[in-house]
Order: sequence, then structure tokens, then C-alpha cells
Amino acid sequence: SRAGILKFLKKQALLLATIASVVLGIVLGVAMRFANLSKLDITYFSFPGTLFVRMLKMVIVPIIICSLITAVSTIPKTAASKLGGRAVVYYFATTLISVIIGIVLVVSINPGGRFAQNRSGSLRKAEPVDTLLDLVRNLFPTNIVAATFSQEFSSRVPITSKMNVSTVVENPDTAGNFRVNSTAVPEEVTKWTEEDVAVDYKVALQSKSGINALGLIVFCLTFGLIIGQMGKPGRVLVKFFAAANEAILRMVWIIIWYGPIGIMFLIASKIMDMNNPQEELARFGLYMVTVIAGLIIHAFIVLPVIYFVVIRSNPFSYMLGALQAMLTALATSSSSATLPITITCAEKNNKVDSRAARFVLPIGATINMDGTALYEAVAAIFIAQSVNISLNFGQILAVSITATAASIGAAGVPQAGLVTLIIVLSAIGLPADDIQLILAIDWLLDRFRTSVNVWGDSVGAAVVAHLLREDFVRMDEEKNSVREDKEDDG
Ligand code: DAS
Repeated sequence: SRAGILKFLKKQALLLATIASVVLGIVLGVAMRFANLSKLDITYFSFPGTLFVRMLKMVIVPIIICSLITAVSTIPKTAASKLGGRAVVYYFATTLISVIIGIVLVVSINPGGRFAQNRSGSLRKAEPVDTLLDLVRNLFPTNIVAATFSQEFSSRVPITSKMNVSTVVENPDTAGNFRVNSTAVPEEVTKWTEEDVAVDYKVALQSKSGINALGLIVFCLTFGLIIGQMGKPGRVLVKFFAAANEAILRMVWIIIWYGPIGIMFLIASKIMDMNNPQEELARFGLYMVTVIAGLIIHAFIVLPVIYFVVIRSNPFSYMLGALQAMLTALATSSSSATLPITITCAEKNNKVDSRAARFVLPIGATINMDGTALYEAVAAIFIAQSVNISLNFGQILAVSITATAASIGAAGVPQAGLVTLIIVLSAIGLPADDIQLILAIDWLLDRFRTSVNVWGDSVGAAVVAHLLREDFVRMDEEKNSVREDKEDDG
């Protein structure tokens, strides 16, 4: 009926606007390519998109802090450990499945077999030990807030020999823009081409490990558990964080309405920024097909089946509720930046129990990356294929284990997966510099895998909430009876 359609349109207005903004962004980007703007002008053009990402990042730290502390401090210890246990099993199982899908596809399609390529560039050895130690070290950052988003730039930032690290002051935001402080002159920036920049992976790797939500998570979980157990003196803190959480979520709601504009400019400016898309597509066609096919299988078959088997309701209407977050992930290439919207989608649209959502989603955004794991497995084997190295079973097993670990280690920021791919490569004896072979197309695959990462987290929230539903009901009953007792007393 007409009224029904109108009601639907009104309810989904934001989602529809977001879908429209993705389409408009693509059209605008393609059209603006004819204007041949310089890199610097594209940076100006993308300003509204940059603002969107900045707004999201602004609320990430408070959101991680408040939601994790609230999640674990408001439930009994036994429920908290059950929640944690179920979540970890979910993260691990789905990541492993996605890695296996990736391996099966890349081995059978063999996208790298068509062109054996000689290595270019010097061989710089990656030290896997360093990377693993970094991971553990980052569980305990010296400054939890600063560590979360300090020193942010991705491996895609051109670091020339003329520059030192301090000259790049701000990450290329997700649109791939970067800013340089006064030590480098703007003309120099506009003159850079892919050829004359050397990407220093080692530097990128170190700076990546500076972005570290893991440390914040460890801190907040411990803190939340402690104040939950403290009894009366802890109660004021529990209430404080719960109230702060509500306030932040309202703030996110404002940011969400700016989303469509931000998303449109992020996508348009990225398309304007592409160097030579035809060549990239021709060279990486089959490899891209392999990665994207894997992501589609995981997102549209595996995760929905898991959802259906556990919850017995329609996974695709759940997906509709999470779509806003998935599109934001597509535009920002960052699970962390998307987190505020992922939480809102789960709680508001999909009515997932907030105690589960606030636990599963912030942790998931940092460690549960199905898309990244799949991508890393495919990428590593693709590289081996294209340098004519055939892998034995043991090496493929090593790929699956390290790809899982590398996806956990990757931060939820643009192209983090490309950097942690070094771990996978070194497990099969390939040099770190080989990531150069797939660098050109990574920005695009990054967007798709990030979207799948966010979808995986969203399904996880629903699954874990469902598994704990009886515990939650019991907790609510207990809370109500305590309240009634109090009222009786008064
Ligand atoms: N872009 C990522 C994310 O935020 C991780 C990756 O690079 O794979 O999920």
C-alpha cells in the first residue's frame, strides 16, 4: 500500500540516502576525473569526507572505553567470562573459515600463475619475531589514549628519501589524502608520482603498531571487571560509564546524519585519485576476482548460514539493519572508524542486547577480521604463485595460521592488512618487499574486506547475544526483584 511504502521510506530514509551517496560518489568521482585536478586540489575537494572520518575518530576512544567498561561491569563475573568465551570462539571459528575459503579459491583459480614476475627492489628482510613481540607489547601501551591513534599513517604514504618520518604529520585519511608539515613544500607534494616514491615498509610497520586499540581494550576490560566486583564503592563508576555511554551514542547519532555527505566525498575523491585504473584492472583482474569471490561467499553464504543456524531468523533482514555500517566501512576502509555506527546499527536497528553488542563489537573491530584474514591468505599465495614458488602442504598450513594471526594483529585502519601481510609472507620465506606486487590495488580490496570485517562483527554480536539470552533474562529478573525489594523497604 502507499502508506506502507511511505512508512518504509521514512524508516529507511538514512539508509536510502547513504546508498544514494555511494552511487552519487561514484558518478561524481568518474565525472570529476575529467577535470584533471592535482593531488592537492583533490585533497581540498575531499574536505567534507575528511571531516566525516575525523568526527567518527573523535568518538572512537570514548566509545571503546565506555562500552567495554559498561559491558563487563554491569554483568556478573560468570556471565562476563561466558560472554568472553563465546565471543572468542566465534571470532576464531569465523576467521578460520574465511581463511580456508580464501586458500581453496586462490589455489584452484591460480590467479598468479599467469605471470611469473621478477622481483624488483632490494630485499629487506622482515623480522617476524619483531612483529609478534610488537603484538604482545601493544597489549600494554604506556599511554592508552595516545597509543590508540598516535602516529597514524599507512604504508601507502609515500615516504621519500628526502623526507623523514616526522614530515608526514597526518595520515592520509581514508580518502588517501595526506598532509605534510612545513618542512616539505607543497609543490613537492604535487610532483610526487608512484615511481619516485619509495615506500618504507619498516617505518610503516612500526608506525602501524603505534595504532593500538588492543591496549585500550585490555585496560578497559580489566578496569570494568574490577569496578563491577568492587561492590558499593564501585557502583558510582559503573553508573558513570553507563551514562557516558548513552551520551556518546547520542553524539554518534548526530554524526550518522552527516554520513551520506561524508561518504559521497570520500568515494568521489578516491576515484579521482586513482592513477591508472585501466592498467590496474588488467593486471590484477583475476586476483581481484579471487579475493572478491571469497569475500562474497563468506559474507553472503557462510555468515548468514551461521546466523540462521544459531538464531533461526532471517539473516538478510539483519543485514539490512547493518547495511549503514557496511557502507560506511566501504567508504572509510576502517573498522575502527566505523565502530560507532556498527554499534548503533546493532542496538537501534537490529535490537541486539546491548550487553553483548558493547562487548563483541569494540573487540571485534580490532581483532575479528574475517575479510582481512581471507585477503591475506589469498594475497600471500598469489604472490608465491606469481614469483613461481610452489607451496607444499606445510607451507599452506603456515599461511592459514599466520593469516589468522595477522588479521588479529591488524589494526582497524586503512590498509593495516597490507602491513601485517609481511608476517604471512615471512612464514613462507618471501621477503617483505613483495607486498609491492599487490600494493597498487590494495586500496580497493581494502574497502571490500573492511565491509566484510564489519559484517562479521555484527553477526557475532547477534550470535553471542542469542547464546546468552537466558543469562540476560535471568539478570534482568534479578535486577527487577532487587528493585522491588528496595521499593518495599521504602
Ligand atoms: N582496513 C582494515 C579494517 O579496518 C583492515 C585491513 O587493512 O585489512 O578492517
